Amino acid sequence: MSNSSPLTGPEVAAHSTRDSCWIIVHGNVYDVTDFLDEHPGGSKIILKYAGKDATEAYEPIHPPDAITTNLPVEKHLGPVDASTVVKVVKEVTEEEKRRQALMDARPPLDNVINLHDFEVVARTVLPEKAWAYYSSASDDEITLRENRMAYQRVWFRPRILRNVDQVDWSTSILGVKSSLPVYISATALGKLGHPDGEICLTRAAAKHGVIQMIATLASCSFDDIIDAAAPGQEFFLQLYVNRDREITRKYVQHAEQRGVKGLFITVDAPQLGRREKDMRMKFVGDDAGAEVQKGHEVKKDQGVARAISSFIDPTLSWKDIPWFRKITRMPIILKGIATAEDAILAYESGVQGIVLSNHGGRQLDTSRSGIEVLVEVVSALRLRGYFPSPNFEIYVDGGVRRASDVLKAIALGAKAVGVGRPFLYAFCAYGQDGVERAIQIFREEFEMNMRLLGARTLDELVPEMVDASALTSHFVSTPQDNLFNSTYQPLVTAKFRES
Ligand code: PPY
Repeated sequence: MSNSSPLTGPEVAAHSTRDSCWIIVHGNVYDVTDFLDEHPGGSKIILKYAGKDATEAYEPIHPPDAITTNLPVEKHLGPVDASTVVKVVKEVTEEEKRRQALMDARPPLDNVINLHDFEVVARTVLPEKAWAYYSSASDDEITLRENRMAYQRVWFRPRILRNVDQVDWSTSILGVKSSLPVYISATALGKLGHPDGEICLTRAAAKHGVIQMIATLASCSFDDIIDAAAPGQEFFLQLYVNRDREITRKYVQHAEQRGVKGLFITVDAPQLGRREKDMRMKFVGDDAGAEVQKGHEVKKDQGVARAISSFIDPTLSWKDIPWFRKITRMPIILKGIATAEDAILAYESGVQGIVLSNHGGRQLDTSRSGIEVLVEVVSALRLRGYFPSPNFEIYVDGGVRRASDVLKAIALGAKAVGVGRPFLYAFCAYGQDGVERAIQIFREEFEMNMRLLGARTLDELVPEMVDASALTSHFVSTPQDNLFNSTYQPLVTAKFRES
């Protein structure tokens, strides 16, 4: 409840214990005593700021409205007189100084010439915990690596003499125009790696006509992202379905009302994979993230992701699809299909598309790559007369680092391809400029590869332009050419400046 006159710093400071805990965020006082054990990041971190101004610690890792939406209004105690509040001085740690020096020594952006370069820079400059969370995959990370290798088992069959002066790689995804056959796939907790979080993606996407898929667990709130959009900019939404369907219903309907053009329901994560790199970084609470959909206990020794995943509903089933159809008119896409059997069920359930995905190798380890599943899915759907269809699109994600990967997927029947980590690493390393550079790299690669392939438009990319016969052979043994290998000079990644 708002008081008529502002509270003072000493009044707030008197509530600095577990039994009565007030904090200041953005000039307002909140009574968080009853919320301590509900806080997704644990109570310890809140208690560190009990009776004090927590804004600096709160800001980088919470959406601005997280506190107001999660706390009942009677716990909003009103404004504080800033002149009476003792400033909490956040000390700069040795680790932060080291990271700043590395940021200063980053390769200039024009030295970044492929998407791998962003990963090298991000790995070097990111806080350890962020790198562990972003880069980790489940168990032995075999699927993570397979995602990349699978593309290397698909070979091109280029056509020649086709006058490729003009090439055009623009397309539409769910009827939404896109300058690339690539959308920015959902990745969570962007502020672990960059203070502006996912807004860096939004701004770059706006400038270059690329569609951003907003993650349920983005660090920036859904509304902040939409508010940052340019006029006419289009979005998709990735959805984790909450055990409390009312929360999900409101979230989905709000997204539709704000103009989101497609609902991508994640179906491959009834439980989160064990991502061991992430798990080894004990989640102690001072690096929480996203606006977690509240109300569930947090396991604090399981890495960042597991700590905030308990709201996700493992009972989700095919029977729920009609409910989603009832609550929204947005196209519904199932993200995380891994077999022809489920692709057929998806088509027959009346959804508008599927993403063949293994969640960036972060869920079931040794599940197959999206590109491999694509071949199986397209042939099964074709057999039943379900493919091609104007009302059902197929997307692929996982392991894409080159426009040539994208072109292979399109030749094999995908409408577009999702790219997650490379854009995430691009903004962690260089902010919005990094994402713009990544898009530019894609453009240059599309132009070159389409010319060399003899395809002037994406429609001209036909299955005959690729040889995917080795795709299902997970181990193709070829003799090593030792003499060649010993003289071959490996490509190198972008260099840091001498410090
Ligand atoms: C992932 O990490 O793979 C995600 O999809 C995001 C996420 C983050 C935290 C809990 C559950 C899912």
